Amino acid sequence: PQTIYLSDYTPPTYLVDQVHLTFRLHPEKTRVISRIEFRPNPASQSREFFLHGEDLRLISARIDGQEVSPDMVQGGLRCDVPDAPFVWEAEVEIAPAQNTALEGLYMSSGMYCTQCEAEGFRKITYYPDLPDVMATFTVRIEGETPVMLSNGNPGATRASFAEWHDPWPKPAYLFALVAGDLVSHPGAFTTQSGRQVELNIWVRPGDEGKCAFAMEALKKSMTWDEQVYGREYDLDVFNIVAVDDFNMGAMENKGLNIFNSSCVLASPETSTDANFERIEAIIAHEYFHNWTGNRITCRDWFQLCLKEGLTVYRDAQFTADMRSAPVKRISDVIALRARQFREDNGPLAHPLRPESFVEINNFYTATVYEKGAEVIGMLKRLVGDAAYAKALDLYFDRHDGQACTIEDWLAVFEEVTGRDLGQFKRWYSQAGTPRLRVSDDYHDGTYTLHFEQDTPPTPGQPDKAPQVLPIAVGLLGPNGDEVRATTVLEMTEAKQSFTFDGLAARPIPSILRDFSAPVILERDTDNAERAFLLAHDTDPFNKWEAGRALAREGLIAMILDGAAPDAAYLDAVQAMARDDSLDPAFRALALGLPSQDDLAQTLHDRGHTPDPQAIWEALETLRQARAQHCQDLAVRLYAQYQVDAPYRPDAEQSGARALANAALALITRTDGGAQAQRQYDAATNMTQQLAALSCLLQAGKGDAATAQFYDQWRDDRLVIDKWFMMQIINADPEEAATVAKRLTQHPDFGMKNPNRFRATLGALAANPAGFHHASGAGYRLLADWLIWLDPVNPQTTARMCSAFETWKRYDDQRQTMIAQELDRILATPDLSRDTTEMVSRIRG
Ligand code: DPP
Ligand code: ZN
Repeated sequence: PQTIYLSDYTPPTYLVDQVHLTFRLHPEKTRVISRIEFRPNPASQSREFFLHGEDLRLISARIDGQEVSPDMVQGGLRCDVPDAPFVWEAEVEIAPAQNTALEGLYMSSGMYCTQCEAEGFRKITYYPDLPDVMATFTVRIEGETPVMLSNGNPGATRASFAEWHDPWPKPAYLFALVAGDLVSHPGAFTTQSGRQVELNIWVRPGDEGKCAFAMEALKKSMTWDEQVYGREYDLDVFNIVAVDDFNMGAMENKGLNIFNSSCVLASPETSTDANFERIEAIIAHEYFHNWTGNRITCRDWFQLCLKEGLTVYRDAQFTADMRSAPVKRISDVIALRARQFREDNGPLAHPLRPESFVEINNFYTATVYEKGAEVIGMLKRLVGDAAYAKALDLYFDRHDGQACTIEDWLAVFEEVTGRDLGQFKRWYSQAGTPRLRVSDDYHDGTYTLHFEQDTPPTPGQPDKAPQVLPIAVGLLGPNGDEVRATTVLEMTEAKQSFTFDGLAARPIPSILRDFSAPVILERDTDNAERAFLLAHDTDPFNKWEAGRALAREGLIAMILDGAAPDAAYLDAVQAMARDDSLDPAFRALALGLPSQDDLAQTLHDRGHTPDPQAIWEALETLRQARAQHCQDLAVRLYAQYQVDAPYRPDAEQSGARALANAALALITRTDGGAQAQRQYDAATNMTQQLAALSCLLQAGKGDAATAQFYDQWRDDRLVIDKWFMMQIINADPEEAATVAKRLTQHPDFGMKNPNRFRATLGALAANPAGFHHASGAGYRLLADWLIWLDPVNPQTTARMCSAFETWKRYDDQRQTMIAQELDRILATPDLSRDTTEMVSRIRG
């Protein structure tokens, strides 16, 4: 396969002013008739005319009305064209019902839908399928289905056709079409300048009752973007459609967002509090793309983080405003470490702005999204809120309607602040997670923090230069009072020291407050200091972090030295959990333990070979000890945080349920599951039902509930996904691969639905001790299924290969087994470009 390089970027040779598309829908032979107005791009030297096209049957092509016979070449066609504006017309045939890759136009549960990002439009018709070719689109859909939607505003509509016009120039990746037997949950919104916008959430009949929450989230997002970023919606309608078969979470097509049904449909009976929160965030994310992504898009796919990092940052701000900012921050850092740090410390590490790719779908990564958002957060912290707001105004003002680069983005900050962001830009070009080592000293009232930064080598990048690190620091006095409020130290050198004067005693530092930079902080300290910070730190993130470090160090000692559970941790966590002045959601998070994967990475970083089974056993032992240590408290918390009021998925109720369910997990370890069974039997919402099921499964008492759950929910696909996942995630490591294999033989398992596939094989990878079981059964099962899925859906296959990305951490036997599986996948005939690239990078 061919590698594409950022350095090879050239402007498009021809630009497009207007596109007119007619679709004659048919499951096996849809006709797509295009009329495209091209003109030579003055910014391009070349006059070569190439249109992308894949899996298309060309029926006819014309230039300015004259029939032409283009050269059909790999990935598209070439044609001689005038060195002047001209009209291209083509008719092609495609087969949406055969499209299982879920890119381009395909069918899902009887409806037609599209996914064009990144390069799906070329499977619909011949086109310059590049993000910097922006055009206005008019679409006519001819078919029999009751509802036929495309981007923009509706035009004429009859029983047999619908017309749509999108006045905003856009790249083809934002094109969308949906047609089917759909019903709408309607809504309305008036923008700040008085535009009346019709809102719809379109779903299959029967799902109407699960749209109200997403509709409210949409309205809140629209209001928030006006208030916080001054961004207003710009069309008369905003449509959202729920689709069962979808590779991603959702897609921000202009005026017609398409959502994986799991990211939009919600009801208290079928969705957990976590599902509700995620839906609210994704609705916001896709809506916010209207400005950061659509009105201002990316010049090329290497700039993907320009829209994704910024939009993730914006949706995180939104969630922080709607819910609890500290809880959102802590949850995001947990996810960042679990996904992005893992990626950044393995064979798939890549810069925020990659320099090359084979398949761009493989770069919709935690790095581009989550690290991309962290970098925006650092920039904001460095320049301050006011300058950030000014820079964003300038960005929207200057670049509206353009396809931009990271350079354009940084330039507005440089102009507004007068700063040179040359060194800051390394965040976009250097892969890897910086290690930040800190030591300190104190003499005569002066306290000094000494920092050293160092970023380990990553594939293709042996040497790293120092990066700009905003380090938020506060100081506490020995009595626990804060003696220096948070201040941001700006580190730019490899080694740098900062002093604080006028201190009466040696302070206790609280470093990297609010996780002000995405680095791994290394500091030689002791459990006494960690317990002190857990008790006294005023920064909620660092308070949580201190508890997390206590737990982690105790677990590492258990794993490496066979130590007993750490009494300091047990006392400290109990004191924290019983402190009713703290937010219950925070306490629930603080009762969480480092994941198996976290511990494996920590052990690896410290020069040990992690043993997945030993990690799992240490966690079990600690959980058991903690349950005994906190037995009375757990019973008290469980009773105290029951929610009696009617179900609401808001921060307050979800926090109470999270803490009560954390208490239930403790209780289950001492009562054998009796309380969990009572909660399961009495549950009136999915949060309660699923938490109880999870406790029962972990206690080995889940058989009856598992059978009952299936009978209750067999007709609800999204709930049955949970049923698949729960049994595998909570399986004993000895059993996990067997359980997963058995479930792949269940009549409800199928490869065509990405959600179901992830709920089964993804769940196996999310049970590390099970997946890495010494028998190798987990590796074999996953590799088998990836090989089977690849011809059906390369994109989802390639994503799931990352289950193997940590393989070099493990012992020789495991490495040998994994290498065999990776080689077996690579040797598969006709392996997709997506999977070939991923497995080759992982194999190294
Ligand atoms: N659907 C993906 C997202 O919104 C890609 N744009 O992030
Ligand atoms: Zn996005």
